[in-house]
Amino acid sequence: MKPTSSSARMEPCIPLLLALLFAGGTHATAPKTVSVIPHDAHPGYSIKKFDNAANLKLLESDFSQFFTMLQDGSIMTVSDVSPLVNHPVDLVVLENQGNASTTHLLKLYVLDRRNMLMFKTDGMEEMLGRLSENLPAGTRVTGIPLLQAVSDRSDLPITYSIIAGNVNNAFELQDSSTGISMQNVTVKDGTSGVYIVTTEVLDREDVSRYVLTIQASDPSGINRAVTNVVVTIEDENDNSPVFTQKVYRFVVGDDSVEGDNVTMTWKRFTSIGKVEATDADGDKIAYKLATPTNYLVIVPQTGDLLLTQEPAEETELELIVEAHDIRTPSRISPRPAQVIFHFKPQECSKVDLDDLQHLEEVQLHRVKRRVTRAVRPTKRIEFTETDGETEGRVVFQLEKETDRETFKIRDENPWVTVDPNGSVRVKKKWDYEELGPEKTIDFWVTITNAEKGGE
Ligand SMILES: *[C@@H]1O[C@H](CO)[C@@H](O)[C@H](O)[C@H]1NC(C)=O
Ligand SMILES: *[C@@H]1O[C@H](CO)[C@@H](O)[C@H](O)[C@H]1NC(C)=O
Ligand SMILES: *[C@@H]1O[C@H](CO)[C@@H](O)[C@H](O)[C@H]1NC(C)=O
Ligand SMILES: CC(=O)N[C@H]1CO[C@H](CO)[C@@H](O)[C@@H]1O
Repeated sequence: MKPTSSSARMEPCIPLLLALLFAGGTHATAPKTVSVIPHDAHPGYSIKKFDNAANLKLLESDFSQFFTMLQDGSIMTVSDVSPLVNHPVDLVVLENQGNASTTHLLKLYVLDRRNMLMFKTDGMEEMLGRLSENLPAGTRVTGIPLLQAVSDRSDLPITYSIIAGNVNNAFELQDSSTGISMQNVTVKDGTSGVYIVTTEVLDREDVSRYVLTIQASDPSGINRAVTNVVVTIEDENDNSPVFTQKVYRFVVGDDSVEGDNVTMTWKRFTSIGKVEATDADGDKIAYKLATPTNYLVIVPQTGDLLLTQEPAEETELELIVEAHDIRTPSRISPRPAQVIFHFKPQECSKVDLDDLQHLEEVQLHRVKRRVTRAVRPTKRIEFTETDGETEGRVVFQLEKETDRETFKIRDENPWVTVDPNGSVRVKKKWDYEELGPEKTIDFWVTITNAEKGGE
């Protein structure tokens, strides 16, 4: 490595390489910190800043010509430090505490920059490694080259260790020459380095990203270099969708029935609510009705349940819904959800007016009643085309069960209107050809009980 070209790149590493050692003075021992400065550090290079600057003083020593303490408490170089290479430097800082004083011993190491360790990969922008989850322990992280710290002193044994970011000790280092993996790996041969390998099976849903700090150090621990590696854990489809509820209960038609979600009126393709499943992998989910029914369909993408065919009478169904994730291979919900669908017709009558004009004999009996009982009777009345000839004519009278009831047609209808007193009138002249294939006029009548005020 050429010293000139490496010097620019090394600048950011310098603070790491400056060893300061505080040994206890007359009182307690200060915590030990180790730093190193390169021999070519420029004068004015800041080494360490102390708090309590007002009470501090750097004592005179043989090294006073190289270092000084500023008023703000920082110690910096004042001249070329290259004469100090490989000579341990002890600086003493005196701290005045009023009735007592403490001295701090500050140890500096000045190293020849060419002998300072640095990672070969230091020029790389960012080291991004990746690894699929669920792989066996000992799998090497891909995308990261051999990590190797070098200096001009290739004879130095170098110890590599992961000094930060190793959550749950998920990773260790593998010696490239022996293939042996350990927490700390010492290589004696200047051509070897380390790879990053897993110590266990990793789960992306647990930790999805690691930022590892890897240190290379000489046996003294003074000459050190560090580098950061980002490891992204890639997803595998290891989670199935799980329903948010075991049982979903939907009621249609009458709010007097217990249920989470009540839809008052039956209307084709209305959503009565939805089932929902979540997938820890974050996959999209598709839903499926496992129990066939004519009354409901499920929207695969959303889990919405839509009404399709109206049950003829009060109905309670238990349906099974499954979810699977949209992924290859796909995973199915381990436990399907149960959907309880309860249809309870509202208090209203259905009236069918049959046009049976094509039957000659019926024309004679102009009105023939056939009443089918439901909650409130569904009326089915046969008429001839001539019955509907006169617009505004009352063709039928709905019976009240109490005096207070009033009637209202639920949906607008081209053929008939309903008076509040229950008179069913011709709205537009009935035309046999225009009636649908069933030749019926179907409409719902909502009965309001004035006493209750409800429908
Ligand atoms: C200095 O003396 C005062 C009172 O005499 C005492 O409270 C304080 O702890 C002393 N400080 C130190 C650093 O010993
Ligand atoms: C590995 O190295 C680190 C940093 O030097 C040290 O803190 C740790 O104790 C070492 N671990 C083992 C198992 O030697
Ligand atoms: C119902 O009311 C209408 C007016 O809205 C009236 O013409 C009709 O005679 C009434 N029918 C009965 C049976 O009261
Ligand atoms: C079963 C079901 O869909 N229940 C829903 C009923 O409506 C409430 C609020 O609108 C939801 O929170 C429930 O999940």
